[in-house]
Amino acid sequence: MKKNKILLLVALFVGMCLTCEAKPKGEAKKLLKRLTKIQAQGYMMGHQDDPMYGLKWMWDRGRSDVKETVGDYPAVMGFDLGGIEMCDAKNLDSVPFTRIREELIAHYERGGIVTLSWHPRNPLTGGTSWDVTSDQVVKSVLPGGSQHTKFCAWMTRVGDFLETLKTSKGKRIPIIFRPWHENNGSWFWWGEKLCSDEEYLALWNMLQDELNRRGFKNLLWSYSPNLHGQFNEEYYLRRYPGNDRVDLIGEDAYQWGTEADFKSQLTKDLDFVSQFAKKNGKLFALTECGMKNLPDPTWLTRVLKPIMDKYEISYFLLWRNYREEFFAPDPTHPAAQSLKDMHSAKNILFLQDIKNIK
Ligand code: BMA
Repeated sequence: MKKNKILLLVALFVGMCLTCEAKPKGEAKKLLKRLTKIQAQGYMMGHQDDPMYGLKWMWDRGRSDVKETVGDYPAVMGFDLGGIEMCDAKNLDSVPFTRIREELIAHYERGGIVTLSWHPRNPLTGGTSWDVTSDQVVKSVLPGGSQHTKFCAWMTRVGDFLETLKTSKGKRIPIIFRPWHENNGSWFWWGEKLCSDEEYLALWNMLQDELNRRGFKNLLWSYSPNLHGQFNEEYYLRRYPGNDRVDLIGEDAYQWGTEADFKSQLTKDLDFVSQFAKKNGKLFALTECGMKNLPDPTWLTRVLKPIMDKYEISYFLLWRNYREEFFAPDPTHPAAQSLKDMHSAKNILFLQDIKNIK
């Protein structure tokens, strides 16, 4: 009897720990609450590398194509860690990590939301994230694999950089962290055809467990497959890391093909994702999106906005404005008016709309 009681207590304790593990804590918990409050007001506009470069400028401090177009910063800014694993001074898009730190902190301190993605090199071949010449890469970084030790050092470097993302008062900044994205495509070494479901999940867990072990309580984990058009629960769950490991459901969605295909695929996906998110108590966002170079200047308001308006979406993040490949207009681009119209829309939130929602 006594022994049974002890066993029961142990089981209860373990159960409690597991349940605690499932919920974000500290800064991440506060950010999740904040995102939920913001979502009740509408959805946020976001932009990758917004303060780093634009259609006609590079590296000038204080500039932003979005701000110069609509008079306000995006609510969400995204940055990428690709290259931190190699101890590079600049990321894969030539942005110095010191500058990423500076802008990320500045955006948080002005009341904005920040998100980080990671396009690491290929640890087995030495190529880029897009080197898919081997389907053994994920396997090689898992425990027992030939690149495991190297990959542990890579994870340490990610953690070391994350540790430096603090306010002037030394408080860790809450961040939406979005690793191993677009995993249903096969263009990254962690993609669908490049590893098994079990290997993908082991990769996700290994990074998450390592950062949890280091005590990061400021990360909300975003799981972001790519535009698909045919999601169903059975398929989606295969690589879904689990409710205890995912805080935000994301989707990356670009219009590369026809408008009709994009609209139909995105609508089908958001029908699925919005239901899935609701059922599992999660927020969801378009964690990357856009139409390259906006050849149709009305695309943002005519194609993207009406779809997003139908769902309780948290934010959308337009990808970076690099000279030959940009996703947001600047004031001189014909699509400037559509971004202004988004800014005027009551349900689309920019920095000024969210900075006081705490
Ligand atoms: C891709 C492109 C690349 C870039 C990468 C990471 O979508 O924009 O040029 O290197 O994202 O930012």
